[in-house]
Amino acid sequence: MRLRSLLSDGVLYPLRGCAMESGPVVILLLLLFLLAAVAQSSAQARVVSISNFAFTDSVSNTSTTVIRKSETVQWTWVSGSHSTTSSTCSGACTANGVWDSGIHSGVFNFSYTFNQVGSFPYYCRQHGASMTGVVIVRPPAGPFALQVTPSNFSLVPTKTLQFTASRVFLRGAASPPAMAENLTNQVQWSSSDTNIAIINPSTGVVTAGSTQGPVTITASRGPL
Ligand SMILES: [Cu+2]
Repeated sequence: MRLRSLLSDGVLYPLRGCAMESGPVVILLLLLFLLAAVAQSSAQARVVSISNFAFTDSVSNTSTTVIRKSETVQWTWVSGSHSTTSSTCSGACTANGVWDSGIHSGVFNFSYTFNQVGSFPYYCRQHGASMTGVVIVRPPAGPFALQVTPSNFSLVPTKTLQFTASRVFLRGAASPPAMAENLTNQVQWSSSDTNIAIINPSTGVVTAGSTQGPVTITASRGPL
């Protein structure tokens, strides 16, 4: 993995107080957006095993495979007589010609490289609608923004506030909402002053410290 570039422009958000009915001390927090870059993922084929009348992705352990554009899926025959054939089985299963391994049994491998973003359902010619899978192809890895919310807030002592971090691609086709990646538990959270605000480094939950004032909360992570 190689880090291509690092965008370090942070966006500082203005401080904003909030009036509390009971007049507790309000701590103003300042949030920093970190832009990060992603490393090019190494292109190793994703293995989907074929056995027990099912397709099983080696990562998800289900029949759903999620990869990035330009990555390859390799189906590996383990037992039985099967095929991997693109298309859906609404009504009858009819091959759509994107890929078709043909029916094989015994030891066999079939690979296909996905150069289009989208959702690619497939089935087995031998077992039809009872044996299906899907390959979901995401946009290629590239620069992304680590977007953190809330972007502007106040924290009242004794109360906690949950931060969330998600990844937003900076170029290429917009990711469908279903592909939004919540990275809240995968980033490293930190506070510029733990006397003012204490943040759990892994969960993003902030609690007030012993004093008040502006503080910067940062979310960061290495290459994906
Ligand atoms: Cu089959």
